[in-house]
Amino acid sequence: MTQHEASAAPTALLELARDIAVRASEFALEARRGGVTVAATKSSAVDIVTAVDRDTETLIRSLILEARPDDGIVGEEDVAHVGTSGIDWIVDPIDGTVNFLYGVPAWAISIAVAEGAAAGGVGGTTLAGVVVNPSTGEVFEASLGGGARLAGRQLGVNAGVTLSSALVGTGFSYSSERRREQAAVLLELLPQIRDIRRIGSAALDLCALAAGRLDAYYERGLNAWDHSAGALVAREAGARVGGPRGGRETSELLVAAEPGLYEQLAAALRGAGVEA
Ligand code: LIP
Repeated sequence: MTQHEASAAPTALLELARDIAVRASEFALEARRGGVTVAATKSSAVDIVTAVDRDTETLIRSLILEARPDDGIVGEEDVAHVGTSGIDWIVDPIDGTVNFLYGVPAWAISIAVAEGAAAGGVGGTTLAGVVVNPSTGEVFEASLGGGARLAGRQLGVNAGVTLSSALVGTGFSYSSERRREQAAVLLELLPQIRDIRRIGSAALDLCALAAGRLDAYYERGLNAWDHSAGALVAREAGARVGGPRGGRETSELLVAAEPGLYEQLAAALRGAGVEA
């Protein structure tokens, strides 16, 4: 293996991603202590971005390019940086921004590393992923084929859960009209499951699934930076992760669960009009 190949190995990329995510977590926590204000709104009046989102992504980008100057970067808060190495970093500096603004301890630094990704960070193969919850200090991580871990402990999804006993995570859009549609789906689904949890961060939802704190998760309207790292953690913990009509996850739909439960949840979502 050449030095270049070794540096692009999933485990090497994971070590670098973990170091960067932990440093970004410390930065964001310290910045939060200085107070948080809304810097701008994006797709709607409730789709907010804070200066800490932007500053944390700037820090993450600088650390990535310092270590791997030829890589590309796709992040939520800045324009894409096109690389030449075929390796792209998919970054959400603060996933769960509304929780961050309100001080709800459920927001995350999410960093994925992929090869062969297209514009927007979609369609590639995720080699490594790290999700840090700065409020709890939890560092969820996974490398392709290397398993998923939290604090050195191997993670595994809950097995043998039927839909009627399933604790299911989901989330809702910043668009009022899409939330109306999502509420209609929930109206159909809720009587068929144990209960719903709306954590407010897709990255933490997917890690909760990997850790057995949820049995399943689905959401519509996510971006690659919301789910890329968490989806690898969930897959490496034994979850099936998919999207519309049984294919790959997309911005249209992401469904994740232990494979047996996945089929039951997908059928229930189809019954509610979702093309799962
Ligand atoms: C959030 C997602 C969450 C979704 C929220 C929001 P953000 O990402 O992680 O799952 O329900 O509406 O999109 O905007 O905090 O990075």
